[in-house]
Amino acid sequence: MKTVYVAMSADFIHPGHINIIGEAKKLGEVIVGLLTDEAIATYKRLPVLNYNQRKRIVESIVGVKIVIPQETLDYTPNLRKLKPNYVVHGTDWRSGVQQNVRKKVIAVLNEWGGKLIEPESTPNLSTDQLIRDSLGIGTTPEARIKKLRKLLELKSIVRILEAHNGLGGLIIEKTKLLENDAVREFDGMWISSLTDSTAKGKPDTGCVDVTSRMQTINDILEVTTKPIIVDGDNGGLTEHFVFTVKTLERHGISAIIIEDKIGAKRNSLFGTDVEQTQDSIEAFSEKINAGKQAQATQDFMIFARIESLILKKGIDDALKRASAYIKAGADGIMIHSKEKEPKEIIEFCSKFKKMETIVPLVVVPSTYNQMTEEELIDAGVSIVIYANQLLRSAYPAMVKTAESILKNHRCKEASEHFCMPIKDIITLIPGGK
Ligand code: SPV
Ligand code: MG
Repeated sequence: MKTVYVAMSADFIHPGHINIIGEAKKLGEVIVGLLTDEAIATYKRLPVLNYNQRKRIVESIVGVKIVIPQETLDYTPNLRKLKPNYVVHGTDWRSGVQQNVRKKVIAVLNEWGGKLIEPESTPNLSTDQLIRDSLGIGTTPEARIKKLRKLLELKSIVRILEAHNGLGGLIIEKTKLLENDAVREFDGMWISSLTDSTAKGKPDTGCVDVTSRMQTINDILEVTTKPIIVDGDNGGLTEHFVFTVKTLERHGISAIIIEDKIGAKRNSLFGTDVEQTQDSIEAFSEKINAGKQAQATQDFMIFARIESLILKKGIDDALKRASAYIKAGADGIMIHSKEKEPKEIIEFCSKFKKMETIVPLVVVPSTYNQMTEEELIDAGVSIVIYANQLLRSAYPAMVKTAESILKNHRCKEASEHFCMPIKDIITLIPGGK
């Protein structure tokens, strides 16, 4: 009996899968290489169903002999192990994201004279299209809130970018880049107090209240499906914080990060240039604990943000606080630094790794921005937040346009040099016609 290898994610089973398995069955015994959750999350997107759920479905398809895990998008390790006579895949991978994976499959099969068989793909049916359609439908608070925990479980680093309006949210939702056969995209959004207030023309001093922040959040929620982390400043009074937790949770926000400071709110990146006071370990622990007691689900997370490095209190103080905040119930720790060099962050991370209880570690590399995600992973970081880049890039572009109109007494030059075409802007958001 010949052996036939078919790889799939099988997250959205459709008749196309059944056709491929039907064709494979005609050639011999069908082995399905089912992409693991980690593989789907790393190379594609967050899977909707987990591996065991998908395995049960695929195993029950007529013609499937056995289902084994495929741990990368690359078929090579499984193919070399199994040396199948055939690999079967629809023609749709001849172009687009998977064309290099396909080339590699052909080359590896050649090593033992195996053959690639490509039945015509079922027209108008692809998982990607099904996912795009479901994006149009949107998501529910319950489904969205869980996504951050799932990402933390499956990805070596969760990549978050700041959004301060619906358009920014859409950019984060949709921007994708193909690199080494994998799709790179952002995993979720950060609702920064700095950019939310700056976009409203106000300083980052807490003068934009929770109600106004919720309006921004709602605009973003309406047009996106990815998980959201909210910058909660210091959470306010403990008796108010519990209401903020409930409000965010009800809206499907996955996490809030609160910082251990008290008194007049000043942005951390001012460091010691302005007066900033750190909260006591006891009072801040109590706030974390009250927040954890207030949430209605197991899904919502409260991250404690430690300002010891910002306030020049040293790494030992930061570690002592991390340990206390974790004991108080913090689901994660954010360590902040405004140094240009990552030395203190790296030292904190290496000592944090050795702590008794480990929770996800979050960093915001706005100043030590030379650090790559790979280096952050090595340091033990679980979430990287790019906290302000969309606003910081939009602002100079807008100023340039305004100056060009003043300079030229007309908008022709600005239109030609700095603006997207009118046709593109009116159709930028589908559904406007
Ligand atoms: C924000 O984005 O509002 C933050 C991060 O809190 S920072 O501005 O670096 O303090
Ligand atoms: Mg902030």
